[in-house]
Amino acid sequence: MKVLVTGGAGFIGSHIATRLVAEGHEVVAFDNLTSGKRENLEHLAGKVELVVGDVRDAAALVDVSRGCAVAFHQAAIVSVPYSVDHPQETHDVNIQGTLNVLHAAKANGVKRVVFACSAAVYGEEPESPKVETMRPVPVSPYGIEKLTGEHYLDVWNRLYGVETVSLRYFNVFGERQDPRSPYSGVISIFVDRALKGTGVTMFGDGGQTRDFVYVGNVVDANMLAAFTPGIGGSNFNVGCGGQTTLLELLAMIEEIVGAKVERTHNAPRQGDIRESVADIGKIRAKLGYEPKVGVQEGLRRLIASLKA
Ligand code: UD2
Repeated sequence: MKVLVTGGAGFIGSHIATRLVAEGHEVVAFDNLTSGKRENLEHLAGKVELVVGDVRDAAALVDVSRGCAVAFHQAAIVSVPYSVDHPQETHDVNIQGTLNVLHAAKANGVKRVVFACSAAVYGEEPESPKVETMRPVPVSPYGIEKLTGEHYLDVWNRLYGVETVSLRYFNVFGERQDPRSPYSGVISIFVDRALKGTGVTMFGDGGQTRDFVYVGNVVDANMLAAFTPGIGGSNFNVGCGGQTTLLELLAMIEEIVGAKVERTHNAPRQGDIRESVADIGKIRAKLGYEPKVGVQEGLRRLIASLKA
């Protein structure tokens, strides 16, 4: 079938596109190439159509989604600290952009929209692990934007018959995640520095935990969310259901790379949460999801691909 991946030239979007092509789908990637890159789709040359465009452009989304049965909405500005510094820009991309995707889906009869939501919606909720039934208390513009997107999806599902599924990603890592921005994910930064033999900076004491989830598992979750019947209007955590401290993470990286990595500690980052771990009971039960690749194996794959 024909499917749309917004953010299709980005880190997670390009992995979704790769799987969709492998499964025989006709894939259109829509990306403004701000953080996405053409080379992320190089291995799919001739198999994916890349349309350069911005999710803030509602008309372009209507054009590009024509004839698509499913839309994977991955395009976003994904950084919490960036949203703190630029809340209007992230509002436009993350909220208006999502509304535009839903509008296009309704206009073109796209049957299902799968949305890249985030653990950031839980925000200040102190209890751990995070369960979908908890009341979300976002503490950053980014968290508000992802939660608003999820509410819009729910309403589109109720009112307009567009089946919607929201996936609350925890800390996704893997090949093609860009380490070069100060807003990059911690694993991409630490692995990059470890391979270059330069040191890393830990914000805080390194005892904070995250539920790091390898991108292949996130692709599995997206396929299940797109193709499991009867789940319109639902949301699911996507993680591994385990937590790793930054100190443990660095130790794993050192072991795989086979070298000690120097570290300095800075003050904790503003807005950082201490503990983050997903309860993945719902996605296991309803979609049959299993995180097949654990953190250590994911790190091995990432480091091997960077060395190659
Ligand atoms: C992740 C997601 C974000 C959102 C959020 C949900 C990424 C890049 N961001 O934010 O989109 O879904 O989860 O809760 O995946 N750190 C260091 N040194 C560094 C970089 C980071 O110590 O050089 C720390 C950072 O202060 C934080 C932890 O590592 O305590 C994880 O940071 P992150 O930026 O990878 O991800 P997070 O959890 O802020």
